[in-house]
Amino acid sequence: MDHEADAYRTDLMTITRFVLNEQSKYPESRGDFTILLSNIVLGCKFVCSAVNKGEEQKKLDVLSNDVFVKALVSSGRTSVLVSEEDEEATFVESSKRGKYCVVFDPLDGSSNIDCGVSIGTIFGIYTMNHTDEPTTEDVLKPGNEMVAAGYCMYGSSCMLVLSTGTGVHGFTLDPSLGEFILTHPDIKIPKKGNIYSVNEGNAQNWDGPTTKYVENCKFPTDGSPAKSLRYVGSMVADVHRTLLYGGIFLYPADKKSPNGKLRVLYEVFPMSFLMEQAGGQAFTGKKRALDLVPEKIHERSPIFLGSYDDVEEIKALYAMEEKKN
Ligand code: AFP
Repeated sequence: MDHEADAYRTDLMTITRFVLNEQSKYPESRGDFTILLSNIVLGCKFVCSAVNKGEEQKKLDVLSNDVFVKALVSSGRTSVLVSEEDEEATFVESSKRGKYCVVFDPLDGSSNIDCGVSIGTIFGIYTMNHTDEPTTEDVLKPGNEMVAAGYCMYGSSCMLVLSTGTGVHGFTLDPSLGEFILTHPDIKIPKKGNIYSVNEGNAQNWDGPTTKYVENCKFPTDGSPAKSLRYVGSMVADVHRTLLYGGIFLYPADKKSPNGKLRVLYEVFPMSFLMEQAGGQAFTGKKRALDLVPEKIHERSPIFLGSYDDVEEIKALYAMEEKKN
């Protein structure tokens, strides 16, 4: 009998236990983050169950947002919330305020719901650094100031991937226990991958460096094998595969959408934070993605993220283009 494997299976590291362990490294920590996270986890469990019941898209979008907003407000640990579903930021009433601000997309990739493709929730967390009245300035901060980020993927299994700045860890929902259990500790993205992931239907409108990069993926000139193309069209699923298998995910700018499609605060930043924590990179075509300073809560940015070496290649192409101009 494999006693070591058995010991691992019986010593269940739930997400709450994991975060409590991490927080105990900070003597000043009073458990606020653990409480906040347990409310995010509650929202994820709710969405997971609703997705499994086969609720239709429109209903699920609204339901998921309501559940997350209510769970976050009632945690008593938040002051500002930005949701993809709400045009304006939510400012929590003073009696329920806390030191965190949460930016999130409650149900990303929701156009995939009705055909059963994996979808997800994405979130990023900032801390308030003052006790005055909260404003949108409290979330219009670069991604490198996030204290945590993660996503939950609702697919063949329900998996929550989280980073609090000390690596990336994956937890799988055990439906019989109703708990997320650590199944993928310290995820590292391969240094180089053999998959690229992009909506090639937009190719006629791409700029030079993106066009050249994708051409190199298909017709490499350095003797390396051509890369495979995989594109779900659901960011959580595409980024999750990229994180585990390596490669690159691109949502570039194009002539029709000069800022790309994906939103800085609750798509680009959390995924870039996770990629860097896993040893990969995230680039906008101009700079490190986490160094962007958003001016609007629903701002968009082009994004190239994934394996370190693959992102290096696209960075080199944009650097060459800049030299030409
Ligand atoms: P939906 O939420 O409308 O399905 O959009 C999903 C998404 O924001 C992101 O999850 C995908 O990576 C991206 O859009 C796909 O966009 P395209 O359909 O333009 O490729």
